[in-house]
Amino acid sequence: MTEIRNNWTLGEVSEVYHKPLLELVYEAATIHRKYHDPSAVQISSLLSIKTGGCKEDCSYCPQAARYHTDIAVHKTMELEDVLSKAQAAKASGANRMCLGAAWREVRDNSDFDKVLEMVEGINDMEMEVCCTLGMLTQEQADRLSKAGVYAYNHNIDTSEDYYEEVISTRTYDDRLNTLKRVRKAKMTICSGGIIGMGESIDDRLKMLIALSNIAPHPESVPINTLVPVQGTPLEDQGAVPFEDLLRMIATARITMPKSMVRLSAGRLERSKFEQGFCFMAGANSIFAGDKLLTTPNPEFNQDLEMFEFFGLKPMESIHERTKAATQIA
Ligand code: SAM
Ligand code: DTB
Ligand code: SF4
Repeated sequence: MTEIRNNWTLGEVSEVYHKPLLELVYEAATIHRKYHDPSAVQISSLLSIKTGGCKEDCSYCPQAARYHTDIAVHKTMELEDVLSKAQAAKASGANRMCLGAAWREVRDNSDFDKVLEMVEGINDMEMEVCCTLGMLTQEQADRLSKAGVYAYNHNIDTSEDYYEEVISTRTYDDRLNTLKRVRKAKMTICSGGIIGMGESIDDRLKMLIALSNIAPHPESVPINTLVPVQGTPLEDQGAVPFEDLLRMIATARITMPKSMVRLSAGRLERSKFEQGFCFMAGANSIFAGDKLLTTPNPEFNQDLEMFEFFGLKPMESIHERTKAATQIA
């Protein structure tokens, strides 16, 4: 078995990343097959339960109040509406639901109580629940875990060195501290970042090193390509070459062999064959449904057709995996 490491150096990761392309993809695909069923890809549906008006200054984000984007601000959704969206996502083939809120941090108020009810309701539908709500105290992390949150998404976004270029209203350590609380509360960690914000290749690799320094590795690692949104400071960033995305996915797979590597924002710009290449190189999770949080994403049906074309199948949820394990025992 390939060694699981928490001590990758920049020199080593850079050597991996810069291998001849097919050599890199072959190595990543080989590791992928040792730890995962290569035909199973997780389908997660995203829902923005509270949109816009956020006080942070994340320069990529259309939901930051200080930027003039055309995102309409919406207060926290009602429980019934969220449950019916989850039901519809399940009917379309998703078995994991990720609830996102444009909050800097969770506050102990009635909105948080409502989120806990959403989590319980979605769990009752036997869907795996993920939340991304901003920074957490330990008590809040414990309450989310108790309500049934399986994964908490909290991205480190880029390298520690480049972080200040992107966000000034919180620190890298703030992010890492929330991740520690998530682990302590026994939720799984979903943490990754964004490529295409003007960072160097070394910044991207340092981000992978920071993630692989977390022991055990984050269970899920989303690799987003920047979706440049008009009105944000990053609106004019150019497109990321596909080769960069493919190398990033493969390097994430090699450095974090057991993690789910998620081909996240930016799929609309990639062809079916490009996405297939990413699944070959170790990606095994996507966000599906025609909207991410506020920006467009491929339709469910389009993704299901792509799955059929490549012989892929939706991965089972934690509920299904647990049931199967109980039956065997
Ligand atoms: N407010 C919470 C937070 O920041 O953790 C949760 C929601 S936030 C929108 C979730 C993640 O979406 C961010 O950490 C960032 O990685 C990603 N994201 C936001 N805007 C994006 C964009 N324009 N392109 C790609 N990814 C983006
Ligand atoms: C993640 O890493 N990517 C998702 C999810 N976690 C929450 C969000 C992508 C957001 C893209 C911009 C938008 O739709 O607002
Ligand atoms: Fe707010 Fe999250 Fe957007 Fe940053 S990424 S502005 S914290 S919603």
